[in-house]
Amino acid sequence: MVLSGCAAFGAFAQVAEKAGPNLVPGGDFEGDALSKHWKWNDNKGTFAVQAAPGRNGGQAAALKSTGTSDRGKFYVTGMTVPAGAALRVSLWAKCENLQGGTWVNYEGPASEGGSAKFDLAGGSSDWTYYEHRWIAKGKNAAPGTPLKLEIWFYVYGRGTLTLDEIECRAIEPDAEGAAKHAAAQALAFAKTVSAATAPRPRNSRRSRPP
Ligand SMILES: [Ca+2]
Repeated sequence: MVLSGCAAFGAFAQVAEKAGPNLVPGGDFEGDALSKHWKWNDNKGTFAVQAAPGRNGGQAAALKSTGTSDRGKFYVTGMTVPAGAALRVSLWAKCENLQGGTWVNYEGPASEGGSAKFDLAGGSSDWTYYEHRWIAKGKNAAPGTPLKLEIWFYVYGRGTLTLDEIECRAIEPDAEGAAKHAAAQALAFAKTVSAATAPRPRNSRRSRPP
C-alpha cells in the first residue's frame, strides 16, 4: 500500500492504493540492465547514454547531449498492461546544465485513445522524484485486453539528465489501507491535542535558589 500526498498528480492523489509489481524491465539500471533492456538514438549523433552513480548507490543511466538542436531518444519496450488499467509511473531524475528539458511519452497500443505524457524539468537539480498517473485505455480495446506499452524519453538541448528507479505499476484503490490511514491520522491528532492541553504536573521539580 502506498499513500500519495501530492495534489499535483490529479484525481488519484491522497488516495490509498495497492500497487502491482514494477513492469519496467531494468528500470533500476543495475547490472547489465542498461545495455540489456534500454535503447537510444538521436538524429545528429550528439546524444549518448552511459552508466552513472545511482541515487542510492548502484547505477543510474546518464543521458548526455552535446548538441543544441537535436532530440535524443531513450526508451524501453517489453511491457504489457491490461486495457483500462490505472498506471502509476515514477522515477528519479537529476539534471546537470540541461538547457532544454525532457518529455516522457507512453507509446504503443496502450497509449492510444488518450494523451499520455509528462515533462521533466531541465536546468540543474539534485535527485528529484516524479510521479505520473494515467489510464491505459487503448483504442477501442475491451477492458483487460493485453496491450503493449513503451516508455520514451525525449531529451532536448545540451546537458546531462540522469535517471534511476524508473517504475510503472498498475494501481487500484485500497479501501482497507485508506481506513487504517485515516484511523492513524485521527489517533495522531488526538495525541497532539491531548499533549497540548494536558495540565502541568503539580510537583514539577524546579531547583530553588539557596
Ligand atoms: Ca539504480
